[in-house]
Amino acid sequence: MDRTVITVAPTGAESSKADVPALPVTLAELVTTARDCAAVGASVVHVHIRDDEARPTLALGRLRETVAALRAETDLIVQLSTGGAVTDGEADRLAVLDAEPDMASCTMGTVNFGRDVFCNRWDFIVELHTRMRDRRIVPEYELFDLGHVASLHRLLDRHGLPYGGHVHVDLVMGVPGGMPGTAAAMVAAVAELPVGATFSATGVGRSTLPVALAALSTGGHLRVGMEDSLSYAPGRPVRNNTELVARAAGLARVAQRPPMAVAEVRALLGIRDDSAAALTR
Ligand code: KMH
Ligand code: ZN
Repeated sequence: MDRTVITVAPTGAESSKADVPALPVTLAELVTTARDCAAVGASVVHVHIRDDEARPTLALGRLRETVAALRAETDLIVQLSTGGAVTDGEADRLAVLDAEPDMASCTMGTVNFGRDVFCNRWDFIVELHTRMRDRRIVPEYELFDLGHVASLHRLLDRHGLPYGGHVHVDLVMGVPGGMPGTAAAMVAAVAELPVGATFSATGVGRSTLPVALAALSTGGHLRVGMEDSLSYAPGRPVRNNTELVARAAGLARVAQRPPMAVAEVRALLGIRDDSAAALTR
């Protein structure tokens, strides 16, 4: 693996605009952010959207409009979150797929999430996985804990490979309640991944840099963004998503694994051709 896939997760569902004014919450802010992040090395955008009051929403019309705008204004691979906020119900989370993104997240189990619980029942996971394959959407399996790796094996053994035939996961590390954001935890998780799977890693909060460095040294890819980190350094808040992507791209270059071009990422992950073709329409 001589290049690095950089995913930006610019918004998330947990931070409020009032607390974090730099958070992109409108469609215009999201598109500008995506364009700026693409310019410094991002190839995938992991998207949570907000309503007119900047609250997390899974409104389908707004999701469709977001996918269309990101496709029109950037060449990024558009990955919608099916995780949403911890308060979102299963029906709304499944309906995210009706917005026809290139990719969508698929979390591989329930996890404590700070004082909340991020609930992902087995039957719900199977439904997400199956619907994504039917709709030719490439999943990114989100693993918050080591047990989620075992669930991924069970899913693939019982229900087959995802659309595109390639398995890509994101290790979400350092969530209070999930696996810690340490090199030791990463090595343990990576050792158990399915043969041929690729992985990116995200270190929440203070684990951002240790996780990024460990991912680069174990052949992994990077996810960064204000969904996961609001602090650039001790006492220095993140100014915008672009600086997080630029720093990740810099680390990748130092590791002699510079950012991978979007076309190459599309081929690696098995993204359907017609979504790329839609860019040129
Ligand atoms: N907001 C978290 C509860 C995902 O995007 O799929 C879930 C999350 C995972 O962010
Ligand atoms: Zn997310």
